[in-house]
Amino acid sequence: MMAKLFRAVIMGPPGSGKGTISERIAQSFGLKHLSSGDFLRENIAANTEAGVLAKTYIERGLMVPDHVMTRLLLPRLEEMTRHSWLMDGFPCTLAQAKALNSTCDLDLVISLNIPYETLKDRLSDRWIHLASGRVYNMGFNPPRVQGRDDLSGEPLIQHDNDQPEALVSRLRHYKDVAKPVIDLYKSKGILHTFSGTETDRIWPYINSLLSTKIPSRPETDTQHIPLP
Ligand code: G5P
Ligand code: MG
Repeated sequence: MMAKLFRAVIMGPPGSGKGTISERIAQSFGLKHLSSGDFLRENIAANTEAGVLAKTYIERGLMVPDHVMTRLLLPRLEEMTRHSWLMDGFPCTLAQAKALNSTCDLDLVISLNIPYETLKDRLSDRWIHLASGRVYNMGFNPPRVQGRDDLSGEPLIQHDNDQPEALVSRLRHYKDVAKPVIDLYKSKGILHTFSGTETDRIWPYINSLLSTKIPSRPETDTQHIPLP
């Protein structure tokens, strides 16, 4: 028998560690990791209509409009009705949260509360492998060979929107739009906030929280279940 499905969201400003922590959760608990940023980058790479539109915002360090995000992500989530998942980076506005609410019930929301100075330091040191979305940090999580992806050996790049000018406005804007979303999930009693400057110190708390919430060993949930 399939275990109960589990749906979680991880929220936090750019650079707060959503991607890093999501990878650990996916590995330890077998939730499928869905990332709004990775999904946008896939659409940009594939030159879809939404991708072309999204690119004009991301390049300027702006958030992609709600209607574009919901049009892209909700159908994707609807395909996942038989899977447990962890959504990283969506919703991050109240309109997105309401749209998500109309398609599914969330079990848990993780909110990362990381000081501004820490975010600035991390993002200016962040490198990614575009094709896979693998993320490195020259101090915290360096690649084995400088400037190269560990698996493919391909060159790493820095996002334009990790550059300092774009960063300040991203961080400020994020705070404003996320506040009502955080309040909403708090009022529903599903919000868990974690504060700190180091992912490695936050992780044990998230790990133990999830151990109490996720009902069974993940393997059965995460393997691809063929549709009838
Ligand atoms: P993304 O790609 O979702 P952001 O801006 O939300 O981008 P980002 O940059 O991916 O978030 P993160 O996932 O929260 O950050 O953090 P991360 O990548 O794990 O960690 C950041 C860096 O710090 C990494 O280098 C990591 O190795 C390092 N690090 C982690 N922990 C530690 C630590 O403890 N110590 C140290 N020293 N380093 C550490 O979205 C991209 C764009 O798409 C649009 C927006 O334009 C966004 O800017 N977008 C949306 N627009 C509207 N609505 C939405 N819902 C959208 N979602 C995406
Ligand atoms: Mg990320």
